[in-house]
Amino acid sequence: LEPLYSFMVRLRLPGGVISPAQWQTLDDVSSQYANGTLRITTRQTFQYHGVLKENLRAHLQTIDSAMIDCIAACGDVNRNVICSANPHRSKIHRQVYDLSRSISERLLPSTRAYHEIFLGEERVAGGAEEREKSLNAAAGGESVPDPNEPLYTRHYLPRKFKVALAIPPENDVDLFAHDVGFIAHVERGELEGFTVCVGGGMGMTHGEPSTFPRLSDPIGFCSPEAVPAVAEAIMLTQRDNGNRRDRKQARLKYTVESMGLDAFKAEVEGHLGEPLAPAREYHFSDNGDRLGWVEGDDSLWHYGLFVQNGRIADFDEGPQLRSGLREIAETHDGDIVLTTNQNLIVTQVSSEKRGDIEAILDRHRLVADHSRLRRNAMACVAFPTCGLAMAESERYLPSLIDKLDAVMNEAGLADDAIIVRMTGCPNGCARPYLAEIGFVGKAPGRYNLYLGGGFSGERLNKLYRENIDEATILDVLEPLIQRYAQERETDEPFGDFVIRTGVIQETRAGREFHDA
Ligand code: SRM
Ligand code: SF4
Repeated sequence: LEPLYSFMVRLRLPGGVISPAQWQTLDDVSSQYANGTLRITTRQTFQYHGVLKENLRAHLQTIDSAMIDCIAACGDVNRNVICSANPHRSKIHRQVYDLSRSISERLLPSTRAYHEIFLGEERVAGGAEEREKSLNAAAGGESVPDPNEPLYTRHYLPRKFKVALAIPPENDVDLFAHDVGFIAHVERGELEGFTVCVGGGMGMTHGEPSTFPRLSDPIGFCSPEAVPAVAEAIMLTQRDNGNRRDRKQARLKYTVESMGLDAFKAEVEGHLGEPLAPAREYHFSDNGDRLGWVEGDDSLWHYGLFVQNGRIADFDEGPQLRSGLREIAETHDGDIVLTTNQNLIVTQVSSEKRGDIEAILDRHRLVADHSRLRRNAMACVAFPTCGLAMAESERYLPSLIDKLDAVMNEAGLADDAIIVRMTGCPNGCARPYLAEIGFVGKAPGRYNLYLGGGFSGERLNKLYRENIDEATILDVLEPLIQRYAQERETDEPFGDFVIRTGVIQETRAGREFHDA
């Protein structure tokens, strides 16, 4: 008898766009083959949990029938490409979304393994012996060319590879947290091109200062047409120079640190066959989502819906998110777009139809009067499904926010936003090192507390207290939040305040993240 294996399934969904028909299929799948919930991830896609091995094929085949796949959603490959949410909001948003799809397509592995294993495509025979030989040859080493896998070669990338595109002033994607970032430049309503950034990443290991989160650096500017080729050139540079001997040093951020930015850039330009233009100035205002109604440039409306920690379910006492969104998908003719802050947007609603959507939202209690603190907070999945979790996150943050809300109310800050993020371990899946207040799990009920991240996702935070429990968290934060209420300058975000007043030192570069 085989153990009862259960899997997590993650979709590839560049830009997070889902049609109403696709939504219905994805929703069906969650009850047929998973645990009855859908989980919006911090990379703008869905995860399913609790997929039993015997259901895995049927699950993926049903998803395939909706023209969605899971290829390269995990592994040492280019992951789900994320971009500023909602292609229907403006012409520029559409162009940037199209580019995210182009990058995703261009950087797909060529292997048909997914189709063969899960979708029943006939297997092309051969290569096993040769593959074994080259596996041994490359046990500690370089990438080995493979005619069937020209981009990735025989052994794929040293580590996962992530690309994001942002449209300033909104930095909803946390542009600098990814291996590659493209910052859109718009002149007189036209997309001129992108500032290209390399070397971001969040993951680190407790107690190992050679591992650290890092923000990406600009290396140049390219035209919109060049974006997929630039992404590929950066990926090839990482493929050939990334550390394949030590997985903890294998991400592109460490390649940039060890090669130096100039040498890395030179190699990218070598692949491109021409130099990049100089990087341009940009300005970001914040890294949150636009919740509520937003009008697009074609006069259609888009409703940004807060989904606590991205979990779509029918909650006993709370919102009936699955049922409500199902009803929207059955009646609505626009798309539903996932965001990188774990929320979603019901898009392309005419003025006349706004009332219909609002009625569904109300009937299923999907809109509550949440504080700005809660609406800006994010938690990773952690327990019970994540095998790497050291502490609770998704299941715990809501109750901690209740308590922090009380502290904010007491301080007269009920209408203010402070970016709070939590993860159950230092891998950083909810990008906690960019939060103004970051919690990173150390052990059950215990967290490291980080302070001083930037409000627009442009500054890392720093360790303030180690291994503390909830009582200590509240003891530490209550006086700080009260002081912030009394002493802050006009419009000064909490992260800036704690640095200006000397509570915590500014982190200027990833490699200085652990410096006291
Ligand atoms: Fe993550 C591993 C969940 C975004 C850094 N991440 C995992 C795994 C698969 C655990 C594992 O390897 O066994 C988690 C599955 C938990 C579960 O039960 O579902 C997991 N990561 C998630 C998600 C679902 C968090 C969420 O609450 O939304 C996000 C899925 C993204 C997606 O759709 O592709 C998620 N992970 C991130 C991000 C944020 C981002 O990409 O913008 C990061 C930090 C950015 C970065 O990559 O540097 C992130 N996840 C990691 C790492 C550390 C990587 C590193 O460089 O050190 C791991 C562990 C690993 O790769 O070894 C990891
Ligand atoms: Fe799991 Fe850690 Fe990622 Fe949270 S941050 S989902 S605990 S790997």
